[in-house]
Amino acid sequence: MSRILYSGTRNASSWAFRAWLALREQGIAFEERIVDIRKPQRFENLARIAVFSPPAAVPVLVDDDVVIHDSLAIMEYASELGASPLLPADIRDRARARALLAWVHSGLSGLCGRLSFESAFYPQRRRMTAQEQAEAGRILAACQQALVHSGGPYLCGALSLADLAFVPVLWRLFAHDVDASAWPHAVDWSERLLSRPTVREWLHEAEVLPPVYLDDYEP
Ligand SMILES: N[C@@H](CCC(=O)N[C@@H](CS)C(=O)NCC(=O)O)C(=O)O
Repeated sequence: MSRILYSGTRNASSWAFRAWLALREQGIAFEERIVDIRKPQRFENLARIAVFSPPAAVPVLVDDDVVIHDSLAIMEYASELGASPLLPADIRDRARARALLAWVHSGLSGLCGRLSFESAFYPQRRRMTAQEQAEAGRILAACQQALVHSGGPYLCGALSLADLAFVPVLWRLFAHDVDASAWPHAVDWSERLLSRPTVREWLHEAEVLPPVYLDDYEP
């Protein structure tokens, strides 16, 4: 039996972070192969992934003869493979979790593209624009609403894939000094989530790497 996660550079691969988190939180054993997605070696390394995975991106989980590309598919697989699923049992709560997951997966209206995961590790980070703060506020307000509805401690009650999907988002926002004071439940939840041992493990490894500078980040 072989289960290999092709993941990405720790401070550059937010999608791999999510897949890795779901597998680790479910206690699923796997071999990890970190693909260096920094330029210029990125292209050659991803070409090797393309040989067995059509999107030529990471993460990819190869579980024996099943090739699962895309972080969301890996997260759902991890949820089902583990002893207890990382999606709520109730159909309506599960729909709420999936809606939040889908929102993150589609890039949160572009906010994540503009506040890259890489930039969250820069020693000097730019200020968020007023528009970015407003968009972040909408996200935090939605999370707070979910927390109030579920009663916490996580978005849908128990820890779910929705929480894990938000980890890299929260890391970006707080690294860019988001003003979250209007949403105290969301702040408590962020702290709870970001201090989970799995999250700390990945971030600790990311923090000691040289920053990955991108051309479109204006200080
Ligand atoms: N929708 C995909 C996105 C994966 C993705 O964009 N991965 C990045 C690294 S985090 C990558 O490998 N990009 C290579 C490329 O698009 O050329 C997922 O969720 O897995």
